[in-house]
Amino acid sequence: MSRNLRGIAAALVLSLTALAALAVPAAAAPAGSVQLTVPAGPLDVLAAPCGSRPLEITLTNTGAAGAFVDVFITPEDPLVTSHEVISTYVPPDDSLIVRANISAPTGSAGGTHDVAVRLGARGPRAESSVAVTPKPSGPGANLALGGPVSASSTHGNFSVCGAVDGNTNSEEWDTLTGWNDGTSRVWPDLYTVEFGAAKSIDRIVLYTLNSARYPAARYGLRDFDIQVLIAGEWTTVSTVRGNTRGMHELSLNPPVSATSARVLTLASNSSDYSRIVELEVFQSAG
Ligand SMILES: [Ca+2]
Repeated sequence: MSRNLRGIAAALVLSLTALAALAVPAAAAPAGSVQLTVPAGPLDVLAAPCGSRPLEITLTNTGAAGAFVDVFITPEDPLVTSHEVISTYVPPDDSLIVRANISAPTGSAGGTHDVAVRLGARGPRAESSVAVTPKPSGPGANLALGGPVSASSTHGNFSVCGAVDGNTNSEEWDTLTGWNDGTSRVWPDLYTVEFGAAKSIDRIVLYTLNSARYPAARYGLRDFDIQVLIAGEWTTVSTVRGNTRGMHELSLNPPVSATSARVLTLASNSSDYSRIVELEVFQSAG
């Protein structure tokens, strides 16, 4: 064999090897064996920065070969999805769940809207409904619900949204319905909620961790200030020291006009972290 022919033969072997490698996923991917299902809904979304909810899409592969699929998620206006396409591998004879967070911008009206989910360009299609609740406003509204909210730091899997999600139940702390700061034994920590405009407020309620397993006297906030932002200046409206209780309620009489409220934490009974289960700030009735 001439040198040229040997070279061509070697190139051919390489090409065949490359083709074989390329052929593996193609041969193993009859995407038609994958079905998708979504909950009928409705998924309850609050039109606020913390109001999104995950749409769970179940992909079931009934075939004997694994499949690579693209899942297209198309929500109706005004809904927004965290992912327009999710690409994943579904193992043979198996199912898995992929998630897209569905949200509605602050200011969205209440109503029910659909989210279309499609497998591939022409594959199976399913729809889920989403019920949008407007962010509370007006007399008696909890202005903190759904944020926007921020914190000096946040620990691990916790989210700043946990303490404005409407759940005040400390027994559900392990579901991350609360905020835990991320700087052990370093103080102070800050947890801040904004109202978007000056609002007249007359009541603030702070729930620190207080459950049978995690009593406030051992795990709750011990020393903290509650402050409100009045005309651009932070003003302390409550000073708490040596707290051992799960709830601190504060009435403002007369009401104050503020654009934001925050909790400045100085110590907890466990001496390590700040833990807030829920912060509520109520617009005055008058
Ligand atoms: Ca909560």
